Amino acid sequence: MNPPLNTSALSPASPQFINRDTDALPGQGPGPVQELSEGLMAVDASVSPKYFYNALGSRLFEAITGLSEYYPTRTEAGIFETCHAHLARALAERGIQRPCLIDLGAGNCAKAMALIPHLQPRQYVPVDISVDFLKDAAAQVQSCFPALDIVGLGMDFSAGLALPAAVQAEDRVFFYPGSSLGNFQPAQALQFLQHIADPAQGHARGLVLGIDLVKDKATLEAAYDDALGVTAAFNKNLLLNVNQLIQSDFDVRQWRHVALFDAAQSRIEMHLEATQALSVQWPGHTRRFEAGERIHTESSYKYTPDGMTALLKQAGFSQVRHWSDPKNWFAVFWASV
Ligand code: AVI
Repeated sequence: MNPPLNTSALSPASPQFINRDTDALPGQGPGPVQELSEGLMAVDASVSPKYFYNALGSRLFEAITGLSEYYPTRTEAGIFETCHAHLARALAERGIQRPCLIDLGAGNCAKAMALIPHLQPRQYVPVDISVDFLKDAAAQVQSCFPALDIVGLGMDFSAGLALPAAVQAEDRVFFYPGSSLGNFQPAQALQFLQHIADPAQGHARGLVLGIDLVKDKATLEAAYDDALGVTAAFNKNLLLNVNQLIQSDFDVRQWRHVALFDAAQSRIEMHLEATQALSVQWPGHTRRFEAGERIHTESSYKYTPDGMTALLKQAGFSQVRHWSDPKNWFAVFWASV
């Protein structure tokens, strides 16, 4: 008779998962209720773009990345295909052999999956605010790389980058693709980069960063207002997420998606515009919006290669290199500490 099959030897280990709910963590800023209420009650109402990413928002964003108008994802992937080997060599030159790859805003982890065979990390740490989405994605990475040590982290890293002890302190390489840094105001972006570059804080050896570059207004605006209306749905879904978080009564049918490039500030702005006069209520608050009044939901800053190199140096990185695509639409940076 055959011995019983050892199924545990065939199935990959499950990734470790740590959920760091930032709500009311001391020293990490206000929780969602306070933050959202303050933003919505302001004269120029705003909601942080991090509230796009509930489970549906993460799926809508994934759909955006496949749209013909949304060039950043495929352009960045093309750059990585040609610069993987250069990147691996740049790490090796700094004596980094088996890094701990910390994937900020990992989402579906697709970008890291393409990078892992080239960088051969000892540990992979996907970090995202969208916990359930990340759990599934981390499990998929594990099934592709069964021997890889994976520590998934559910946390809002925009509030701070204190990482738990389960994250290897040695040879940390932060991976921040997709131009998500562009969703910070430049001063905040600098602060965030300083935090990563400060050896006492992030224990980083370097940063792999994807950044969208300045280009013509028509290409930029089409990328943020696609013909199918997926970006509009992504923007409006933020109101559904807010409804759930603060028990507000936003009706998405009363709002319209707006995306505009502000060349002076070098940023795409996304707004939700009230199509009629209306009131929104949530416990302890009522906010009236006139027809045409807007909620600013996202800024997506576009940089020049020189501008980003200067920002990385100002943040404290010692060496900065970058690779781009033939149209110079997007750039991947390697910045070492
Ligand atoms: C995640 N982030 C870099 C995207 C961007 O392009 O700013 C979010 C996005 N907003 C609309 N479309 C995509």
